[in-house]
Amino acid sequence: MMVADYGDRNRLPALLTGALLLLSVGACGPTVEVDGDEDGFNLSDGDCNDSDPATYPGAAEFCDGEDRNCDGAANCYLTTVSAGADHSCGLTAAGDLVCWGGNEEGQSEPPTGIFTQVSAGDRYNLGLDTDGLVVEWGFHNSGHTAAPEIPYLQVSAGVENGCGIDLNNVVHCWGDNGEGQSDPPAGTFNQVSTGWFHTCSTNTDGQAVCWGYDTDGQSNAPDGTFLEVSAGRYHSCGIESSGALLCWGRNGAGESSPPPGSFTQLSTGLDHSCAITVSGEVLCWGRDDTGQSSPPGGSFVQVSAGEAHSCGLRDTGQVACWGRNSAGQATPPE
Ligand SMILES: [Ca+2]
Ligand SMILES: [Ca+2]
Ligand SMILES: [Ca+2]
Ligand SMILES: [Ca+2]
Repeated sequence: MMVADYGDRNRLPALLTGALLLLSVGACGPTVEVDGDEDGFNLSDGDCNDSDPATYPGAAEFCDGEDRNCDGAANCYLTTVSAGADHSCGLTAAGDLVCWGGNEEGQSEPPTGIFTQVSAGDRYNLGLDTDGLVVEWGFHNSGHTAAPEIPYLQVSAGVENGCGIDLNNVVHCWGDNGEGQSDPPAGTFNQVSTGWFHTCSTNTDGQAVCWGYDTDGQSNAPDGTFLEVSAGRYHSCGIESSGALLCWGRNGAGESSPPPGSFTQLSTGLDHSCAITVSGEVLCWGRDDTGQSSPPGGSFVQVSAGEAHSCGLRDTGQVACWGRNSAGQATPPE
């Protein structure tokens, strides 16, 4: 090594030069490295894109395929998810609508604005804006009537109809009424779920009430007190006040044979159903020919069963979908 050839007298200036060099590097470092996009983070602070001021450690993630918060993944965080026929929709924390999958009727091109709820129907969707008013997009048949322009607490999209609960807890329905699915009974209600051709609701006494198509008893709700009900195609399910699941109607694929346990939220699809256990696990039952009843593991806070796919919201805010993915309906954005 060269250093070994220096005598003691020569080594001192060399060490001093080295120390000065280090000092000068240390002194110049912070001024040499610039924050190119002026977002407060240099590359050495972890800014993974120093030419984009919306990208830095801790930045909000958008569902645009970009890694905004520099954690190495292009995450998309949602607060709710709803599975339709061949598409799915969700809401970001900021209230933006996001849809993915089939778009033959424009059902995956949501309007811009701030929304508080979204419900995916067959090939159309309902959203609630910040005034509680209904916004619809996607397919409308020729006879489709619009939602009454009043504020709603909650809305649900069916195949070609929708129902909502107004601020006085009265149910209103609109759109197709070929099977009476848009003829709600009088009374006051807490929650409504519009299925394929029938609708179910919990009244303010907690009783389950259904109306519309009743070929298989799907509109013949059992007695009991329910926290939530959900209308599928030929079946319906509810969470009883005990937390237990109860289903009624067709059971050809096991869609009305729920697992035992205690549950916090459920959703019925075409001929499968999914629910969240009190420990955050998703369980599904019924048809599983496309894997729609085979959810991934992990901790979930909400689940939605569509026609032949399902989507769940993890406790991290990330969405997972499983089942049919023919139009990308089971591939959530990143
Ligand atoms: Ca920067
Ligand atoms: Ca940046
Ligand atoms: Ca990220
Ligand atoms: Ca992202």
